[in-house]
Amino acid sequence: MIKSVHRLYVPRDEARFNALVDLFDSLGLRRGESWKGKRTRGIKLEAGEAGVEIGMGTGFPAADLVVEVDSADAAYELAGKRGWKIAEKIADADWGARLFTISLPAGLGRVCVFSYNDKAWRGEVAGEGKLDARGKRFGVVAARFNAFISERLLAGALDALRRTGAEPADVQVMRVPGSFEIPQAARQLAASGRFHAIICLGCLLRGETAHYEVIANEVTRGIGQSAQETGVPHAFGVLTCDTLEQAIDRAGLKGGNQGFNAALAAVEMANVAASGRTALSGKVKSSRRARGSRRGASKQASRSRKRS
Ligand code: DLZ
Repeated sequence: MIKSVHRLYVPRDEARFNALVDLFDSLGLRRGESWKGKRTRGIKLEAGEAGVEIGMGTGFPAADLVVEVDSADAAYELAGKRGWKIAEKIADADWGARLFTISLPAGLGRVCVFSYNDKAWRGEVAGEGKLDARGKRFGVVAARFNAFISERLLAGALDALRRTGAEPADVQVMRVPGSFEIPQAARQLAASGRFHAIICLGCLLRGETAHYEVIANEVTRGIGQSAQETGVPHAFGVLTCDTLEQAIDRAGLKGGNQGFNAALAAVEMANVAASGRTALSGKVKSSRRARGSRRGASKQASRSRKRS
């Protein structure tokens, strides 16, 4: 399982090292792990979303690294203030973006910085949640039963929260005896009003659990009910497996890590809830405006009818 993808830069001296760190810092990458040894030192600067992109055809930016920001124009202004070497000035691209290119110090290549003009270009709809946990608080409920599995789910969930930008202080873990107790604890955390989303983690094994179906259904129903009644998103990271082997596969081996996936769902839903609130409050306002203007229009119509 790939854990991360990094573009490595090795500048020759301290000044260039610091210049590069400053550049990527300023663009908004988040400080990750750093180290200082006898022969080397390094720092990781991370993005919420990173990976490899494979393209075909023409019109791609000529750069070794592509960084998407909220506003390319704001980044361009910053580039001017910081004295970064601009290789290509900011311009519109025919794929719906604004972009410019920087030449890195010491011939370390070029970085393209862009933002999309129109979010709809990517099929984004109002209310879709971003995988950005910055500024959000998460409650995690983890069952101790089958700890061998559930601790792996917890490690996966915490890893996903860290990678998407959550601060350690904004993540609270509550342990409960078994999966049966998850809904009650989740409800308690959700009702406290302190969390943007709750992540529920546990492992039910059919082979070892009496009334497996009943318990699995109850846990699922209880978590769903807590989400609906509190309005706080709950992510479901409770494995329901026939065998231990299946659970192992879903807790970090072949099938990925369902704790990691549940945390990503929680981050996304925390943002859906936030943007949904904004979108809905906009709708109320605009429909009020619309009602107001319709009323205005009908008043005007009746005035003109009276005049005629
Ligand atoms: C009792 C029990 C059993 C048999 N199996 C599981 C399981 O596979 N996974 C799990 O999370 N919990 C199990 N439990 C514990 C119950 O969830 C619960 O904690 C106890 O029945 C106490 O209420």
